[in-house]
Amino acid sequence: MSGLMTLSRFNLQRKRDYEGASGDFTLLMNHLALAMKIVSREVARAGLLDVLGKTGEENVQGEQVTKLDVLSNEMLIEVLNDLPMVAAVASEEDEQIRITRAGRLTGRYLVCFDPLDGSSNIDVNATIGTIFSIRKRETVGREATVEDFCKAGTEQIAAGYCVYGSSTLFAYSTGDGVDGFTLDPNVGEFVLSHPNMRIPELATCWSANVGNARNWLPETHAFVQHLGSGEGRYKKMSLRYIGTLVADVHRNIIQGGVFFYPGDKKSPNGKLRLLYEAHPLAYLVEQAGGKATDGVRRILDLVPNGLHMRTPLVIGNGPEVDLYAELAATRRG
Ligand code: P6P
Repeated sequence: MSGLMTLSRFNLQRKRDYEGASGDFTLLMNHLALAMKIVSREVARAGLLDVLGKTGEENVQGEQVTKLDVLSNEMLIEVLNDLPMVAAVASEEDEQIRITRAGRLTGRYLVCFDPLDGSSNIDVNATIGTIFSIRKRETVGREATVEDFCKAGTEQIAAGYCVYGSSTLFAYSTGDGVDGFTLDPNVGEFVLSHPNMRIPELATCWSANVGNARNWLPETHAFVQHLGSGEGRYKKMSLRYIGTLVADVHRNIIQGGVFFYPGDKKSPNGKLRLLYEAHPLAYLVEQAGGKATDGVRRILDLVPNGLHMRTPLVIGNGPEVDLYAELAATRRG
């Protein structure tokens, strides 16, 4: 057991690193990990139970809601509801924020999450995931408001994700690099498997829904031309697209790559949401040595105008993200 660096022991060690830390954050992270272990169990057995398929309802995004979406959302909210340090949560699945039971007045933390990203992949057994972001609110003694959540991504104090794939991997950062933990189902613990995750120097793939190419802007077409040129950095480039944002981004952190879901002629603001998708993943990719832009500005500098604001997203190796931004600037003139 002594060699087993579990998430809990890792968090405890980190708390020790921050003299005088209250332990609140460690408790919050451990509860988030608990919720993801439960989601992982439900995802693994969804095919056996009646949790596949749609509930027939639509979420705030106007997307068909699958039962696992609902279950994951309720699971995360239930776990966070009883934590005195959490004041409120914002979820991709809910139009409004939810004020928590235990921390509604005195809680310092605000948690945003996409409970089950990639839900369109549930029925085909492709990798899906959970994305979360943690902020600290400036004032306590009152209930949190939407405005408390709508701050720049640079104000996040932590972010992470859990991918439910061939194994379940939990990765997070508190601003001191990214560490990955793989769930050992026999022990029921996340065990340190990817210490200090760093995006490789070279991108090996690009990830985009080429089905949207007819709507792409000139800079996106020019970008793909560069990536496919076979020259310089692009001697060996493949196209890899899972269709689950967090899975595509995770692969690109491990293998090197750039993901883009840009603004186009049909959807100028793209499809992905800023607060609980782009902000946390941009935080993590920057911590792993990469970059993230909306094509004009650094994602972490963007301030949401609402919980569900969409943003164009280009994220991964720094040189490729910079190249996209240069091409976009050239087109704007
Ligand atoms: P498209 C999943 O529904 C999601 O929100 C992201 O996880 C993913 O990157 C994107 O949509 C895929 O969208 O239009 O390619 O199916």
